Amino acid sequence: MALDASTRTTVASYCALCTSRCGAVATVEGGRLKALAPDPSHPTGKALCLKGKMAPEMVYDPGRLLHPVRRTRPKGDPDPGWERITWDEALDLVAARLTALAAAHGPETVAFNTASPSTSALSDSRHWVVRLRRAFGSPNQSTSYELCGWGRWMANLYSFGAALPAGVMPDLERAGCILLWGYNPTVSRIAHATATVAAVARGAKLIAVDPRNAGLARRADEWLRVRPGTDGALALGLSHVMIRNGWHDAAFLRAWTNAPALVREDDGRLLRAADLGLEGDALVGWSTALGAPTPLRLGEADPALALTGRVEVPTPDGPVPCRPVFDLWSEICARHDPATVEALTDVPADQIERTAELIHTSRPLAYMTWSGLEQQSNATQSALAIGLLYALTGDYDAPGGNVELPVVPQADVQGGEFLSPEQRAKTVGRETRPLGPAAFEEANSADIYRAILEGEPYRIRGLVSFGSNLVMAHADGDAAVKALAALDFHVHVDLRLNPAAAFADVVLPAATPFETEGLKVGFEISAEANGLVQLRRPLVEPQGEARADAEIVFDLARRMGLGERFWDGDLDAGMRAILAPSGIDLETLRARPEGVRVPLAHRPRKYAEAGPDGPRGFATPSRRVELYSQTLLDHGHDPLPDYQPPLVAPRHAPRYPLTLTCAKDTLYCETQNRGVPGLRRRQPDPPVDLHPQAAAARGIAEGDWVRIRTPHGASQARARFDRTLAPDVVCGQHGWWEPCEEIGAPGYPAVGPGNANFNAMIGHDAVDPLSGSVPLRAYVCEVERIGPETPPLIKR
Ligand SMILES: Nc1nc2c(c(=O)[nH]1)N[C@H]1C(S)=C(S)[C@@H](COP(=O)(O)OP(=O)(O)OC[C@H]3O[C@@H](n4cnc5c(=O)[nH]c(N)nc54)[C@H](O)[C@@H]3O)O[C@H]1N2
Ligand SMILES: Nc1nc2c(c(=O)[nH]1)N[C@H]1C(S)=C(S)[C@@H](COP(=O)(O)OP(=O)(O)OC[C@H]3O[C@@H](n4cnc5c(=O)[nH]c(N)nc54)[C@H](O)[C@@H]3O)O[C@H]1N2
Ligand code: SF4
Ligand SMILES: [Mo]
Repeated sequence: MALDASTRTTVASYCALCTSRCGAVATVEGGRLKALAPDPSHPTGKALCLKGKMAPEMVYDPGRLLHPVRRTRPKGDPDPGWERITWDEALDLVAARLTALAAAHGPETVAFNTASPSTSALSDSRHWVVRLRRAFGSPNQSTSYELCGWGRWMANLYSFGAALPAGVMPDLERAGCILLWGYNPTVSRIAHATATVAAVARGAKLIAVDPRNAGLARRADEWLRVRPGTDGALALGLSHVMIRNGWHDAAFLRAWTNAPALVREDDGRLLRAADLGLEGDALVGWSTALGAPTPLRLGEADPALALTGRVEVPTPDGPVPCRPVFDLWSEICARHDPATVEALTDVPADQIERTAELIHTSRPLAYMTWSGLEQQSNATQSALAIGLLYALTGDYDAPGGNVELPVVPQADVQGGEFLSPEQRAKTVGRETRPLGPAAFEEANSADIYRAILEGEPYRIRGLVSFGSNLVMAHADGDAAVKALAALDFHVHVDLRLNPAAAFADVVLPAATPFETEGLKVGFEISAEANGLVQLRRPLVEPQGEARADAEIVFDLARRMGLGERFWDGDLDAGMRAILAPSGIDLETLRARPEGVRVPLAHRPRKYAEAGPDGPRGFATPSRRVELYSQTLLDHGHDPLPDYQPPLVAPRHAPRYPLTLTCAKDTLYCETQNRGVPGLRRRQPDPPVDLHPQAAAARGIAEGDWVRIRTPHGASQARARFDRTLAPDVVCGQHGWWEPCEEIGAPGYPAVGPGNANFNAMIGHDAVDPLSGSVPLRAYVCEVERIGPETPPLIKR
């Protein structure tokens, strides 16, 4: 696009700042970005949030890093002594240092991380960073999966063989009932919020499970004010009411899940045909018609298959007592009757009954979960328990349920072929949590710190960061600081010098998405949206010497001798490779900034379609939804998700009587944007929400500065009253470090005295045993008054 300095143009675009990727129209005048406005013709363009509207302030932000810099003083020195260097110097230095580390110690000793694509424009380039990592030979990637992706993407891979609910999205357009569980799209994904509002307007029912009455919870037919961290019990309670009333889809359960499969009481394993002396490893059910065991056949919903009861199964080794999976699961649910669950979760028993009935009567059910459930010491169990509740509805991939959306075919360019299985197996954390994120090449931050500081299981010496903020977005900032300071070499690519970049050897300036091209194949929220392929055009020239992350990856690859795996540094060739299966060419997309629409329609219940060997089924070992997971059992975990209370709770720590959780802010993405005047003006201070009763008991007035203390640390914030919270629940906000000098708003140290870093108060000591998920959403604290005046703070 020609950037004519004198004219005013509007360009079809989209905002890439967060997971919503809102369709937008940009106004450019005299080569400057003037405005971003919603584009109602775009499937995600009904509205923009304030961050999107502040795009020009972000592009022309004086706090941006505009040139490559190298440190000249030791790590940990308050002044890194940044020295400006050229791109050639910077990239050659980075390439040389990384290559040397790989040669001397092995490529696994260099970890890669990126900002989450849900909270940044890394969605444009994360696949290229992953390709670079694999071409380089490292199995260690950190994308905050233990805090953000585990519950939505990975936990249900063990039961459904699919990334439910994030990859098997709620079909909001056709849902009869929408369940938002620990998810507040009004703040976090505007396109989902507008679609939910439209669904409610056409009559869909809405249920919200959230400790706060925030966002769409205010419009919900049922708002369940759950005690933080007790969601798993609530899921079991709702399941119990559904099972007790016969509101479950028994045909789906018999045909497509392992509900009818018999479990041996002697060893807890699933009974197999071979146990009966028959051939094969088919699961076995009990036929009440035959009064005998019978191998299960996928897709057959024989009503005679027992779902309940206990049977003595004759085998060549003698009778084996067995029970169907459904019976075992029902028993766990029955232990979680509404009265018991009320005591655990604070959700009234009659509301649990009502909500289960609402789910049943207003099906199909579409659900979405996110942060509220991810950041928990029982994250796996909660995610699985909600998945199992969902299985009861039989709405998986049904119109109006959670659907595997049709996609425009595209090539996977993440370079899986470059990494050998032996190298993959070296992801740190795999030795302690073999089923956790490390099984998917994602290294938890705590495992990276351990590898850096203790050399366990081997020493990590290098770090390549495209965005991200390990010091503040993850728990235990002190550990992050120690680990980052101990690295041999660290390169960080960012828009600004954030508290993690402060420890880097080299920092490279990234361009904003408004200055770069971005290819998006599918906008995810519906079949129609998924059919849109758009190449976001650069709206203006990058400020200073900033460059697109993707260009940096390609350039670096070439300099590290990996050019062959990167189309000799030709990014266009890489994008063409992605697009090849779609039949859409890059030139067409460049000429049509509004994108190309491929008509797509959802094919329901694809699991029932014929495959080479009977029905396709699910991508699990048994091709059934594995309510009972032999894989989890084999690794010493509960095969069915029983409820475990949060590992850190006030009853463990009497000096900390309040339960601490947190939530994101509509104005800010994670640890970003506090330097944007148009945003900071609206929320200048780090807030903490508490019930007026809790405040009164501590002599705290609204607007007072308070100190929040936990067994792990302390942090400061400004009291805000929220009457919708339980009186003993406190909700903070992470991400406060950056000053906004234009409006005189201060910055805060990332760690130590005077910090406003929520995550400095959370430890890595009590985490989810399966995934390592950290309880940022269910911890304990006490809050004490500092006073009305802003405490002494430091300036940048
Ligand atoms: N404006 C904005 N948008 C964003 C982001 C951002 O930082 N700012 N970040 C992006 C990213 S990376 C992500 S992961 C998504 C996340 O998007 P969301 O998951 O919607 O994020 P939150 O608002 O933090 O959390 C959702 C809700 O969980 C509730 N909650 C807290 N504790 C619990 C609990 O124990 N149980 C239950 N059931 N609920 C609980 C909170 O009160 C909150 O309303 O948003 C993306 N979009
Ligand atoms: N207490 C608490 N902690 C949380 C959460 C929470 O809800 N509560 N949420 C967690 C979640 S869900 C997530 S995903 C993580 C997120 O953690 P991170 O992914 O580390 O996100 P940020 O902290 O926002 O750091 C993003 C950094 O990337 C830079 N950046 C932004 N855009 C770009 C870009 O296009 N290119 C480059 N190179 N850099 C860019 C920003 O300037 C910023 O410095 O935080 C987690 N931490
Ligand atoms: S919700 Fe806001 S920040 Fe996210 S893509 Fe839309 S306009 Fe951009
Ligand atoms: Mo996230």
